[in-house]
Amino acid sequence: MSLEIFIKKKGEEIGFDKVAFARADSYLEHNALQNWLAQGCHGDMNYMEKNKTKRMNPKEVMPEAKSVITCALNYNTDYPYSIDCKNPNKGWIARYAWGEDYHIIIEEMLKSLQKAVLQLEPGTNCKIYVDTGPVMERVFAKHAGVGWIGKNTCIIDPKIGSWLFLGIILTNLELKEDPVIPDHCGKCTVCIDACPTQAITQPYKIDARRCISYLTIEHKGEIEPELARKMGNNIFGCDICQDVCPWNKKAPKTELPAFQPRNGFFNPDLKELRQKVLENYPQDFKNSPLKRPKRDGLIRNIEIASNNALMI
Ligand code: B12
Ligand code: SF4
Ligand code: SF4
Repeated sequence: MSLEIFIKKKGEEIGFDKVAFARADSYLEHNALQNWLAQGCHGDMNYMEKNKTKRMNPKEVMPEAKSVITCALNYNTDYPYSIDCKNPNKGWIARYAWGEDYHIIIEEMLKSLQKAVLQLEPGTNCKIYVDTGPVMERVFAKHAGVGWIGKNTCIIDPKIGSWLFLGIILTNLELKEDPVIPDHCGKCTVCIDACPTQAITQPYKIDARRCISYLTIEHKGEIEPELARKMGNNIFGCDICQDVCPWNKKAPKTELPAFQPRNGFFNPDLKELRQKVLENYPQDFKNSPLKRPKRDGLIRNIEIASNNALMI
């Protein structure tokens, strides 16, 4: 069995939906970061600027790196889309955040894969990332053929859709790269038209400062009234540009217990959630992505959604 097949089989046994390989190179898409940062599209995500040159070149992260093992995990559970849940008195938490924090789940899975690789090839160098360091995971996912980068900037697999988490292992192993999947967006602009804040300023480009996901999760402090109004009932993250994507219409569902909604996290009543945050934060939010904006950020978001509900 070739090393490539061994790693793919192991990855699938561990539970990944897709495992594919790219060369550990600097690709054309890496350059998009330069302009994006220069235009301030990262808002106050200073970490995006800090290791800019590393982010754009995996050899700066790991000089001996030859390949990137790119892993994808489906998090789509059998629950409706936000565009079909329009009660303004109920908040929308993004699909990815209903269950356990994916960083924890995927890091463990990547560690198991790394262990299997090391058993077969002792002395191999590996570095694991799942949104935890200066690497652009989607660029490798594209070049490993996990999917294409859609106009909404998400990686889309033609069979699974875009409800995918990504994790990578940089390694000094020489692995044959997988073929790239061509862009299937064609003339479609559904995601661009559906974005309530016009955050997709042009195909394949998001100005995070306008993106509800950024505003509700990463941005600290006040949210501009014009954008706050457009947030609707979104209180943590945003799924709209993926909900409307035709490639997600028949997206398969995962049975993984870790990603099933915790009690009270699927389309919660705004008043009840506010109470829960005030009374049970942080204990009820342990290992949940919802911890990121902290108590004050969650309350700010719930208040914005409550005000938006009053205006309807
Ligand atoms: C910063 C960040 C954000 C920011 C900025 C988003 C953004 N589009 O950059 C905010 C907070 C808004 C965000 C939101 C979300 N995020 Co986020 N985020 C990241 C992070 C940390 C870095 C992304 C990055 O490098 N951005 C910089 C810009 C320059 O890159 P980009 O938008 O990806 O741009 C690419 C394209 O524009 C392309 N490109 C440029 N020009 C052209 C031209 C053509 C023709 C083509 C084809 C492509 C192309 O190249 C660029 C480089 O990849 C990654 C993890 C990581 N370390 O990679 C996760 C990550 C991208 N996020 C992820 C997720 C799940 C989300 C959300 C779905 C969460 C939610 N529901 O709220 C949303 C989705 C919003 C969206 N439509 O992208 C997943 C994406 C999985 C996937 N299937 O793609 C990642 C990979 C995390 C993970 N490990 O799973 N995120
Ligand atoms: S996540 Fe929401 S706000 Fe951000 S680009 Fe997509 S639709 Fe627009
Ligand atoms: S909605 Fe259309 S344009 Fe947007 S990512 Fe999906 S297929 Fe591409």
